[in-house]
Amino acid sequence: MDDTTKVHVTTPQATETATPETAERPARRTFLKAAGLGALTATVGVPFARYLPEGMQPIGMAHAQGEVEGYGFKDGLTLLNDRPVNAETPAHLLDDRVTPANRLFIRNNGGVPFHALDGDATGWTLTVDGEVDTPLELTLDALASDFEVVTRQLTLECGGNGRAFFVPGASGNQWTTGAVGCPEWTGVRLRDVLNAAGVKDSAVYTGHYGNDPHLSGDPEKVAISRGVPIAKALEEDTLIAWAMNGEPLPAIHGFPLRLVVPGYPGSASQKWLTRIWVRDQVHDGPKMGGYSYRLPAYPVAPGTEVPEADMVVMETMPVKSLITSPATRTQHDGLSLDVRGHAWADGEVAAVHVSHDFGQTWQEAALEAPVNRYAWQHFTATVDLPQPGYYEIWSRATDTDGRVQPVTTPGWNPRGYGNNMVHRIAVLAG
Ligand SMILES: Nc1nc2c(c(=O)[nH]1)N[C@H]1C(S)=C(S)[C@@H](COP(=O)(O)O)O[C@H]1N2
Ligand SMILES: [Mo]
Repeated sequence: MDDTTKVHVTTPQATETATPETAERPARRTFLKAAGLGALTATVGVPFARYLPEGMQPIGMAHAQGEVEGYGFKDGLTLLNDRPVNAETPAHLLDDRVTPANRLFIRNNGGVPFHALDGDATGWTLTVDGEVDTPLELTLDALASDFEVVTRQLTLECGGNGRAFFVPGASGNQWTTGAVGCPEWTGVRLRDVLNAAGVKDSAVYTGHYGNDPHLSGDPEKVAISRGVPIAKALEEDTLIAWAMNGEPLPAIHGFPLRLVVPGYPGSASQKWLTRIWVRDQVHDGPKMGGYSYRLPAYPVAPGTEVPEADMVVMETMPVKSLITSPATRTQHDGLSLDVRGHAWADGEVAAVHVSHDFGQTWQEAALEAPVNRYAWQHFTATVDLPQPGYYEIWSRATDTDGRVQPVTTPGWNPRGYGNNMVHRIAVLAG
């Protein structure tokens, strides 16, 4: 069904040949043909599609790609916005154990820098300053040669993933379930770099900067600059990465350098990273304050206008799971259904359960250990359906602290963050 939304375009992706003296600059622009209404035909003929639970719209519906840059290599993603570019991945396209580049969601607050589209990292440096003994300015070569290089599979999820299911709705990209992925990242530990600079006792927080242009075009304005508590920055799984799945970072995912801060909202994982400012207070860059990536300090009734002063920074991400096979709206022969997917948490997932009867009964799925801390974990279950008919399959993860995914949207909040309700797919069996 995703064939019609597939785009096959050569991307101006960075390659190791992009060394400025030798390489020709790749073409700046990659134009796509609009997938357009053709995508809609993919959903016609599914008899029960219109009776899906609210929010489970067929993929392709929101697809309206125009002429765009930098994401032509994406395969079957749903475009939520093209200025800035935001696109999510249908659950069944996240079936890979390691998320390939062409299936990783895109979340941009501003534009994509031209140097990235050109695959040009000439003169790139990372500045580390603020509450450190010795401010550093590191070239990419220095990063790779002066610090231990590590490769980790780390889950990246947008804080707003699941926003579309809140009632009343929240403004922002209407992510359903697909603003998550788990590629393999290569880089160095942020901790090692911070320790090389010498973190002062006064350090409280980091402040991250990239060079993506603000949508206003005003060069003085910063699209987004978030940070994390210094303890999180010093965790061994928080990386400064230059490669994803063994390739240089794709332009749209931060070429040539980005942070990967697993367990925290994706917004902490600054792309096109140029500077880490160690702060003696909670960072106050754009999108740290107000309602951005913030939650009410106390439970509020849906729709409440929460005073800004009562909003607190969202830190860890909640436990969650995703069924990646079968695809929702599948027609299945027979009554024995193989279900599989991934689960993740800020830490580790202890169990995944699946239900075929709207949560009245649950069966435990087989769950694998993560390949490393903060990698998503794979689960499988064979569900024996009692008779032919319409079913929803639900998945529910439990983390090692005993926290369980709720069956309905948890804690309404003004911007719709942190929705970790169970994942549901629809299946017609027999
Ligand atoms: N420089 C920069 N970094 C950024 C962003 C951005 O807009 N600019 N978006 C953040 C948000 S909100 C998320 S969820 C992740 C998304 O990463 P991805 O686009 O590689 O999937 O990047 C984060 N890093
Ligand atoms: Mo995000």
